[in-house]
Amino acid sequence: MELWFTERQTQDMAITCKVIKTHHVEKSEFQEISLLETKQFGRMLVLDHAIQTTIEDEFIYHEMITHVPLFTHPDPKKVAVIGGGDGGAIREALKHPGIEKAYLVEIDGRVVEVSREYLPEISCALDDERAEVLIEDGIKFIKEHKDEFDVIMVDSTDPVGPAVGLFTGDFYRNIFEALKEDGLFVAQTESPFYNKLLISQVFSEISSVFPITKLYLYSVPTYPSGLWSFTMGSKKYDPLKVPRDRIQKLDTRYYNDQIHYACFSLPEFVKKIIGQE
Ligand code: AG3
Repeated sequence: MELWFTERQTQDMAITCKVIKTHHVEKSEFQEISLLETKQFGRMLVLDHAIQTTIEDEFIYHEMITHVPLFTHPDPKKVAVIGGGDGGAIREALKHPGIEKAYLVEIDGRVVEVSREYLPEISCALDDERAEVLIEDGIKFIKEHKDEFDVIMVDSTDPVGPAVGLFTGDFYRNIFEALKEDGLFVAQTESPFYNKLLISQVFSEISSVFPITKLYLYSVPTYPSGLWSFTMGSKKYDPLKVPRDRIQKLDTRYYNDQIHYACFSLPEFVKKIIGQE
């Protein structure tokens, strides 16, 4: 018998993958967590029926959420990932030799445990001595820290359920306070194809708090529409003014010095969403 998993990406569009095995399904305090073995993408983490990451394509998102901001900052030492319980962003961040401390602040401890068990390739750096895993609400964590971080990366789920508060002006203002005077942050901001209103609202909220706001793009085959975005808010450093020789070669499969600048070149329809046509 064949088994297929379907994520309904919109009311009218779905992605379906052949499943070889269901490794794990549970309802945690916050959401439904599933870990599937898919034929095309390998092991896949699904939260509340939304695909979060897969063994085959996780490198794209995790490299882009980390290396773009971490090379934009000239000397990042102390960083925090909000969400991101699979550990992929921490693994990438720790490839930067200057990082002294990387916090993972995940609200759902079960996501971390399931990822440690079934996604060791992604969660492997959580035991690094520079990493510290905190199981707590990222909104609260950010509120309680002031003038502390060089870079913050918001690795959230879609803006529904536990993640809603991670897409608000209040949260961005608290992030501004939690960053040092030359700090910067990035947040995952969904698909410019399906989430135009969200992207435009988030971009204008972040622009009202940070002097430099930039959107960048990359493609993830398992996410809705395949075209996905991050939005960066920065107090001082412009990612397009990074000297090319700062971008050291790391062990990456998507990110490189050309992508660093190119990902900020936006198609006309995306410029229009953020009011820059
Ligand atoms: N978090 C963002 C995934 C959003 C995908 N949305 C969807 N499938 N509807 C990724 C977490 C990776 N660390």
